[in-house]
Amino acid sequence: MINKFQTFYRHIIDEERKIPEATGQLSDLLADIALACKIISLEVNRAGLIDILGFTGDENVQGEAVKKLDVYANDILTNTMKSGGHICAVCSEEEEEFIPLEDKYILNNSISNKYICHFDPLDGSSNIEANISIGTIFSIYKRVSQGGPGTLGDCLQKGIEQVAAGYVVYGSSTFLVYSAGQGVHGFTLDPTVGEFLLSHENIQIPKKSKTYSINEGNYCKWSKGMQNFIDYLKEEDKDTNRPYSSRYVGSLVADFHRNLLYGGIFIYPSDKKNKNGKLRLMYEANPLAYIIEQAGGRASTGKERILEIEPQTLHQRVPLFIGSEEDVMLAEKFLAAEE
Ligand code: AHM
Ligand code: MG
Repeated sequence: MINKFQTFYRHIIDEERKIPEATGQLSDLLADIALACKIISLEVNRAGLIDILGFTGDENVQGEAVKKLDVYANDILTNTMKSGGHICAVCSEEEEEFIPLEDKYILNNSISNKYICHFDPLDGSSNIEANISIGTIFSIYKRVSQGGPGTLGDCLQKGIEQVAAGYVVYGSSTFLVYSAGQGVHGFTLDPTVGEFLLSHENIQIPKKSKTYSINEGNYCKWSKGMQNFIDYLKEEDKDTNRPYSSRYVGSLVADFHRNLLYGGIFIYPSDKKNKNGKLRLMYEANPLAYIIEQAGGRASTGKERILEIEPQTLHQRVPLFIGSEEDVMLAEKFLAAEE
């Protein structure tokens, strides 16, 4: 039970004050993202009322149909960050290339645009029409180049270099989760005052769970080790708390969020058709891996730690095993046994 009334901005400022060399820019950048997400939340809530649903007719770089709300969310996030002046490049799941940005002003004798932001503006967007939770995922890195607009090298850093990451779920309430390396904290949007208020401080995921989340319709395409793992979770055995329950919304942010709070393992593995699974390293896997590790969980490809993957391209895909530590380790054991 939280007994202090704290807004998101107050919380991030307090956290940044603990770091002597901090300039406050990361707090401002996070506040820009929160503002953009509040605007997206409003639009998501009104999606059934205004003529915004449906396809634009375009395809995104992944070859998937783009919905109007995705475009809207993408534009709001990009424009908010452009005007904030703290980043030298934005990388969006909806854009083929990264967008380099000029320095806007000099702050304390140093450049202001020292961060990079990657985001998936509206994850799970195929669920919009069905009123199922969708979300925004974001990830922040420090630039490695020395000034001017950001470069591809700035954008392609390992997940372990993230300085902050988070997501917003647009669900029964709008909920923001973030970490800047000092634990994972959750804020619920109070729509009457328009503020994200601290509701979940220092979230820790249970070490072992009773829930798995996977698109089991793909069973016939999985490797033997993967099939054996899911078969194992479904067997009855009181001592190991089996069978597990299955929970799959088909909206990564929603599935991840439930598992973060209650415990669980989310899996999008490689299969016969998709050698690297479906999810994107930079926009989905890395930010959620950062959060889960901060919350005491684990994230891997089934073989290696997500955060240590050297990215090759902005849109590369990666198999994802993420959630309660012991469950992810067990999955890794099953995959190792098939080799
Ligand atoms: P999106 O970013 O285009 O919305 O796609 C990612 C989504 C995830 O939210 C979800 O976990 C996954 O795709 C569901 O895929 P599938 O329908 O194959 O189970
Ligand atoms: Mg997505």
